[in-house]
Amino acid sequence: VNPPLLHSYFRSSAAWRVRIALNLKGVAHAIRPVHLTRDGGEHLMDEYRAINPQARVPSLEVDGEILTQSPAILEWIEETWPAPPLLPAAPLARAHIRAICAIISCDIAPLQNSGTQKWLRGQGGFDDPKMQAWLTHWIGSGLAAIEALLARRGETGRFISGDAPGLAECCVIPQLFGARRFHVPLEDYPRLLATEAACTSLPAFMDAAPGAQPDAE
Ligand SMILES: N[C@@H](CCC(=O)N[C@@H](CS)C(=O)NCC(=O)O)C(=O)O
Repeated sequence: VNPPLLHSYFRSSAAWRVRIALNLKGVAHAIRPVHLTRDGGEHLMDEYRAINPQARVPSLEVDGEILTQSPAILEWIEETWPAPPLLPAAPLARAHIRAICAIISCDIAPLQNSGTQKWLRGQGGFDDPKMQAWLTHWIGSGLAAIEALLARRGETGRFISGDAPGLAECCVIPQLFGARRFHVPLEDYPRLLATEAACTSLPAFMDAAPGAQPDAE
């Protein structure tokens, strides 16, 4: 496998998941920024649509193929570079981790996505207080569900994926950033905050953070 090229936007939580995973695996890669707001959105231009017909980031170019959808890319990374593992070995434990990832990538993120917000505003009547209520509800209820799942498993909150960060952390850390960005209170999620505290000073996470990206503003 040649070094992949990641089409990324510094603030995109979906691209950020993939950046963390590549870093945790120590996979050399290049980043090509795609600006989601400049000039009406570079992702909406023909050049990027030819890369990703869904007009979203991330996309990962590798050996003449273009992969899209962060969950598929994360699984491909895990299968291609098995060490260090980002999922536990036991099928049941893997299913628990994938459930946490799915709450974030299937249930929370699509409802806070910039494209979704833009569309809602375009409907008219969706003013700032309504948007805030929407974001607080969908982000908060998803995080509350994850916190409850962790509590039920007796998780203390350090690494969710096992003895080291894995796919759960790839999803949780960017989602907590998104929650803060949209002013969603986090004090009811101590396990998630403990996981975040355990991750943020690790080089794989520091290098993947929005502020460390070539397109950071
Ligand atoms: N399910 C996709 C979601 C990708 C996605 O929605 N990316 C956002 C940024 S986090 C995007 O490109 N938004 C631009 C838009 O919707 O116009 C994934 O996980 O890769």
